[in-house]
Amino acid sequence: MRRCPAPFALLALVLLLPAMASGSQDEVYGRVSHVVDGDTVDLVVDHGDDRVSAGETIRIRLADIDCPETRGARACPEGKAATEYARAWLLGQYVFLDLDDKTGKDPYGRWVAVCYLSDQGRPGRNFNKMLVDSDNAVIEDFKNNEFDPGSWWNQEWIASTTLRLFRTSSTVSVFSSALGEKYGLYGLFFLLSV
Ligand SMILES: [Ca+2]
Ligand SMILES: [Ca+2]
Repeated sequence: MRRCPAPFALLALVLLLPAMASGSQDEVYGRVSHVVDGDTVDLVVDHGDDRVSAGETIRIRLADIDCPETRGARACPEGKAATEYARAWLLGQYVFLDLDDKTGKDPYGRWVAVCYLSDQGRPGRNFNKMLVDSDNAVIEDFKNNEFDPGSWWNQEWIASTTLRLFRTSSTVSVFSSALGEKYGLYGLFFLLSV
């Protein structure tokens, strides 16, 4: 059976995996202007799709998670800690949002969304997941939105694997160029048949 040459297989994976991991993480980009509590923030829109307007302030309810309460009969110190965690990471920061495409806003008029920290101008860490990983929230998977929190941990694996493959692919590419320069086409044929 004919084998797919290793560099081409790597290249195919490098091209495929980001598409699997990305989803729609950049539907809205803006600055967090106020942290209400651990799972609710206000964001001033910089730009986004046609559901929002530049300069508009929208209230966001982070999707499929629940932080301890800060008000009312169920208020507790953990609620305050979750608020402080969100404030430390988000207040004044530019972030990306994946707005819910299924229902959009909750009954309180808040956009349901997954929030991604900005990593060099691109969507980076999933903040909803960070709240869970840091024990500041628990998963509460509402079925009336587009999100599946069970996939967040897979997405992280895919993203890190993509990065590793990209680095490996770059190394192979540099190696093949060097080999090609030194040994000409024979070197390249040898590498592609590995
Ligand atoms: Ca969306
Ligand atoms: Ca859900």
